[in-house]
This record gives sequence, structure tokens and C-alpha cells, in this order.
Amino acid sequence: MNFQCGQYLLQLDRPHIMGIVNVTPDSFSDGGRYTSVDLAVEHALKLIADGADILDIGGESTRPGAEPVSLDEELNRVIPVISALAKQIKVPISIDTYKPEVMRASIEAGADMVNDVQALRMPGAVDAVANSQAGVCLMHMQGDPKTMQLEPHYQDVVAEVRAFLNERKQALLASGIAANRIVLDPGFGFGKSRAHNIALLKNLQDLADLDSPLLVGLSRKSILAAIAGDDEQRLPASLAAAVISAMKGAKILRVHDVKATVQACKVLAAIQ
Ligand code: PT1
Repeated sequence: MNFQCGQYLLQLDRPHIMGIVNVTPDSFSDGGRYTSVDLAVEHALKLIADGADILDIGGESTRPGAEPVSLDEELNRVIPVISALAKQIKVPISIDTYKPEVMRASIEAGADMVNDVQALRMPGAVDAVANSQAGVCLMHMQGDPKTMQLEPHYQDVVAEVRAFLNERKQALLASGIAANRIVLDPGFGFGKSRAHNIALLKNLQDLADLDSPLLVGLSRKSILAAIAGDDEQRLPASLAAAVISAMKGAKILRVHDVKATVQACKVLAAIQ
């Protein structure tokens, strides 16, 4: 399975590690530590040295309860970071955004991939990526970040997430976006109860037959603390989740702890 990701063609023959670079003062887990462009770039370079295959740059938190940020604020955070990185790195740069204007400006500045928790549902989002070579991650979310964890409900969470991702994928194909530019993501923690998240992880292979690579983001999420008990970094549970995801067919793992996840995946590779 290959993945066209801007100027890169990734052979997803082993799990690829997507390192998280938050450029937002209220960001999840790294809250407040990387607020300036320089610190975000420095963190990104560290993740590459640790073995990241892709970087995911985000300027607006989408964790439960997060408040939206304005378009100008988001652009001010992410564009200088993408511009600085594009000049000096040899791994694809992903932009984590649902705003079409941020997608366009990011691609212009050198981003290779658009990672959208809204699955390109904002008006203009499909057009913003269509005339580029950018890779696209379509993620499932029920509701919106502010209220999504209040009362998540499904008849059959796996079937409903699968149907949604398939529908969004078909919409992109219909607008001329090549199949090998698309990856799909069940959206762990986005409008899902503990039972919903567990059902999705357990049945991840049911999403693999949509014939697109799967991206999984479980790193440091509250579902892991709920299962394993909380600690500072939620690292042991995050590593377990990464290996389980990879065993069940995930091709891209979106993580904070790149070095540890690379090592965990090597143990899996040794037996495959
Ligand atoms: C994700 C993801 C993302 N997650 C993709 N992009 C976040 N493609 C941001 C919690 O319960 O899974 N896939 N971009 C971060 N979102 C959350 C959600 C962070 C829930 C924390 C929680 O702790």
C-alpha cells in the first residue's frame, strides 16, 4: 500500500510514526511548553532525530472541551513553523486543521498532508486540497470538540464509523482526489465512550477492508488512563495501544513519544 503525501511517496510496509508538534498554548500534554516558533521547530527536529516518519503540526487543540481559536491566531501559530521546517527536513509535514484557509496556506508553505478531524466537511475544504498532491487523513468525530464527550451514542459504533469513513472517502474520490492520497482514522476519543473506543480498537481490522491505510491516534488519551490508571505521561498504556494498533493493521501511529514507540514497533517487526 503506497501513500502519496505531497512530494513524498510512502511505502506503508511497516507502521509509520507520526510525531505530534503542538503549537498552541493550551495544548494537550505539552501544554504551554512550545508556544514559540523556535521551540516548536526545535521539538520537531528532536522528533525526527527520534525516528519520526511524518510530523503533524497543530495550532488548535481538538481535545475534549477545547475552545476554538480564530483563523488568524491559528495561521500565526502554524505557518511560520511549517515554513521553517519545510526548508530543512526530509520527512513529510502534516497540518492538523479543519479550516480550508489554513489548509491552503499550509500547503503553500510546504505542508505535504492535511490531517482533518472533520474529514474535509467544512465548506471549501475539499477544494482546498483537490488541486495539490497533499495526502489527506479523514477522521471520524461525533459532534464537536466542545461537547462531544457529553453523551456519545451509537447503535453499532464500528459499523457507523466504517460507513462514515467510506462515505467521506467516496466524496473525495468523486471530486478527483486519487485513492492513494487518502488515509482513514476512527478518531479515538472524539465523541466516544470507553466502550466505544475499546470496540473500535478491538475491531480495527473491520475498517481495513475500506482499502485505505489506517491512522490511529491513541497517544496519552484519557481512554488509556481510564483503562490502565493514570500516571504523568501515560506512556506504558500508549505503547501497548500503539503495538495493538499496528498488529491490527494500522499503518500510521500518531504519537507524542516517538523514540519509545519506534522501539516498541521494532519488537513487533521482529516477529512479523
Ligand atoms: C487523532 C487526533 C488528531 N487526536 C487524528 N488527528 C488529536 N488524525 C488531534 C482525550 O480523551 O486521533 N487522529 N488530532 C487529539 N485529540 C484528543 C482527543 C486528545 C481525546 C485527547 C483526548 O484525552
